[in-house]
Amino acid sequence: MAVGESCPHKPHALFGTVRSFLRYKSTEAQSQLEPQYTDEDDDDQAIDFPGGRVSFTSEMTFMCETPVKRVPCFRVLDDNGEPIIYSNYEQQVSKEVAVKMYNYMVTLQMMDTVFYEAQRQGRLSFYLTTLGEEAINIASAAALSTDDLILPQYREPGILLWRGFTLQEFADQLFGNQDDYGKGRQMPIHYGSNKLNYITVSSPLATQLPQAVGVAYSLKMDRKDACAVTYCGDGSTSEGDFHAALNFAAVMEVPILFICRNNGWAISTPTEEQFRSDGIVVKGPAYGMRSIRVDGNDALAVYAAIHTARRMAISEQRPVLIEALTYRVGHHSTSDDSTKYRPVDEIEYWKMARNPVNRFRSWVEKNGWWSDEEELELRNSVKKQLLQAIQVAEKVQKPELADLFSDVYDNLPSNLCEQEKLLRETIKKHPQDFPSDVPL
Ligand SMILES: Cc1ncc(C[n+]2csc(CCOP(=O)(O)OP(=O)(O)O)c2C)c(N)n1
Ligand SMILES: [Mg+2]
Repeated sequence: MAVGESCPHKPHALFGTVRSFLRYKSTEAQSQLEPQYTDEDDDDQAIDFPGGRVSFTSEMTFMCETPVKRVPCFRVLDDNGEPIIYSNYEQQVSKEVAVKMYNYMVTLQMMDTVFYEAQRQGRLSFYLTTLGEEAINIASAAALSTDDLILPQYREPGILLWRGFTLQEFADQLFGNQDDYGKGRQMPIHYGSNKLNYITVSSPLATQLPQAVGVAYSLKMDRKDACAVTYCGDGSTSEGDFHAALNFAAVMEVPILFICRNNGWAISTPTEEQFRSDGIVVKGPAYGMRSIRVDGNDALAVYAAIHTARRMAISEQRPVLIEALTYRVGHHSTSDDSTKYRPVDEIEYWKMARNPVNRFRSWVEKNGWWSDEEELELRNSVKKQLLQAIQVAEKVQKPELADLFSDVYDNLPSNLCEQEKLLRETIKKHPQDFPSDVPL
């Protein structure tokens, strides 16, 4: 059965008399499996297996490993920012939202340029850009509610930006100073904000995915009008956690969006060495999950798909998988040189011809909502704010050494007391090997 908005949905019988300590019973499993058995099948040649009725066949057919046709990619705008056909999807975004989206896409792009330069100047230890993926970041954020809980990978700072994380807050985290919410204990780009419902970035790939299912289950138990939204890259789908999370979410029928940014690369590993399936979207139905493939460089398509998926996830209490096709235009991080493993032409093509920010700008301009003067003013103002944020963050004192050991245990256990003592002795013996700006 084709899936989409026209799909016949049964209202979910979620909130009955079930007490909160009981596991919610499945309401969808049977109906989901039923369509696989059709009237054309001979009743005598079928059997009720646990899990659904299955017909028999005398033909020995192996399911093909490759689809007859690849899953098409949903888009609204073409590469020049022209609507493919006149549709409601274009009208869904008002002038106010469109201009705000464009402002944040430019801000994100400039944030990357300025912070990347600061790392090259030796002022930051590490940085990682989102270049090429601005539309996925900003358009998905715009389509969500701030009540939705975000469990990010690391290339999605645009969601935080959209929700109001200031350039100063970004800079404070990058410099690991006293104003950083993580007290300098994480590497740069590991942002997080309680206030903005954005769970702190965690380095080990895909760990956020099963955690997000737990979050979604808790939202379901609390009957919240919100969903969990988790992001991952194409590379992360090779982790067992990705598959465990999809299965867990489908079986538990939880309100969650899995947004996979398929940007072609996992550091130097291309997707051909990552999986043999038609990308990621086809993995959703295998787990019994509604799924869509979308052009990740088309802000309007991302907005429309996420907006609809969110509604499905919450009103029907179900997971949805979104594969956004895009390209990582920057190096993986400041520890990488991607020209060593991919052609410069390929990078240039995506940077210029398929640039998501330029494409969205064309559409906004054609609507008469943006001008060259506004562009200049925006860029000047954001640059000033960024340079100011860096200057301030650099001067703020670093967190104290004792903070390395606090905030996990109420009373420091003996092994950590011992480690702290040893660290202090070592710093005293070899002060030249430790940063001099950390108060002891
Ligand atoms: C469990 C684990 N294995 C390996 C790494 C090292 N690593 C960091 S990022 C990365 C590539 C991830 O690629 P992808 O998920 O496609 O995200 P992208 O960087 O393309 O946005 C790898 C292998 C890690 N952080 N965690
Ligand atoms: Mg990738």
